[in-house]
Amino acid sequence: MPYSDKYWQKEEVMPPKEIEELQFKRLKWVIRHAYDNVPFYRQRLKKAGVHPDDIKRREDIAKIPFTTKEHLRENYPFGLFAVPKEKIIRIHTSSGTSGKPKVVGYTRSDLENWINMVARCLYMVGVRERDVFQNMVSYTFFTGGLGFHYAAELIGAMVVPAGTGNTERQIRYMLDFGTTVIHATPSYAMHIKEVAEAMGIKPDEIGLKIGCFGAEPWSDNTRKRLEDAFGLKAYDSYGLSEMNGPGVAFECEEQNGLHIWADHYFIEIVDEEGNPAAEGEKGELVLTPLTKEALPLLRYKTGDITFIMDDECSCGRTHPKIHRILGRADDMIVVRGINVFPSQIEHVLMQIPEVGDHFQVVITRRGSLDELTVRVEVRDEIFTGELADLDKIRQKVQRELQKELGLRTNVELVEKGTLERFVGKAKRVLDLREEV
Ligand code: DLL
Repeated sequence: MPYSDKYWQKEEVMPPKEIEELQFKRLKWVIRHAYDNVPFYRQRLKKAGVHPDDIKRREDIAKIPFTTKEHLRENYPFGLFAVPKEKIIRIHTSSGTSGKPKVVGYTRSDLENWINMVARCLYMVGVRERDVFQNMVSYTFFTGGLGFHYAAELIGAMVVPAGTGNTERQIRYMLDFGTTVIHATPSYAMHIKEVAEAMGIKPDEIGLKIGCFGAEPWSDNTRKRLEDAFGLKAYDSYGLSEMNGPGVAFECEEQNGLHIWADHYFIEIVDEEGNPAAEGEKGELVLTPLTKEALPLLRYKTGDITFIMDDECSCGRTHPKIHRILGRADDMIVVRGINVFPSQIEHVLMQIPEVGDHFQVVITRRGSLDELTVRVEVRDEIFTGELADLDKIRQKVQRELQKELGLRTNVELVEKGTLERFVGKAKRVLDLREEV
């Protein structure tokens, strides 16, 4: 049962002071829980000379060493679990780019908290009992499938457990079932748009109202393209398996920053040295889940770059907001000493009208210099023109990229349909440096 017409749970509008008090109480609990039940944490805290009793004020969290993805991998599969196996009722995994997957576990209470957090997010953007919710992400190890599925059911929407792929069928189902809300990665949503058009269906005639898009970086310009094409409102959805999955932070109707649920996560932004970033400055998001029984990760370095936005929100929710993710520390490409995030490239490309919806970034090495080539699909209409016109577009894209990145890139225009399409997270960067 929702708390009110506007909010799923009463915690969403707790006075900030009360949230802080609750956070601190829970923080002490989770540090004690990790110390008592996970040998890894007991040893690390001892080595750092910290005892759970030393945490007397919020600031004392800085005494706790960070946890990294490597720690999860080194303790594969269940080494960081804090409860006996019989208390775990589900696991998920996240593979990342290298090494062993990260395995995350949930107790019954963890699942309940998680699903309520995702339900908060869906309710926040207007999902209600009357809606038909088509869930177009993977239902297996990925947390996005089941995480959203149970939350939408909890609200009482009619859930279509579509999974990924078979895009034409997905579109037919949307029409037949009267789907009003979709959940997908933004890159899959772009692909759905394209397939609908190829089927002779105008995406904005499908009847969609709300799009929940996330699990990968995307830009405001991509949002605009999706909103214009489908005639829906598109919301950014952020989460990671290590923090349950989706439902960590989500945009509200304002579409200006993502509320991050501070009663369940302790939030820090740190600089490259691990020191607190100045107020409002960007840095790496570090999270400590405050209610997780199965896998209490202390000061977990997410690798995601963002900053805390300092506005009161017109939606009335009192939880802080983070800016949409600017990039991942691991995704940063360094070319001739300049740092580039693929999301910056996307931001530039998606505001150029001649550019289609798909691109790829190829990194090569010539001698000792790295080269960045951006392969861009152009709209069909453009190909009917003269070669000279194409070259003008190429130069325009190159200029716009140079303005944003401060770096000269090679730009290659390709025909629509040339580049790979993705049903889950897109892989936009092809690094060929090792091979040359
Ligand atoms: O992607 C969980 C999720 C499912 C989020 C469905 C949203 C929707 P992982 O597979 O563990 O979990 O990947 C987590 O994906 O650390 C970010 O780098 C990236 N990521 C997730 N959401 C966003 C977003 C899920 N909205 C990793 N913007 C995170 C940018 C995102 N990056």
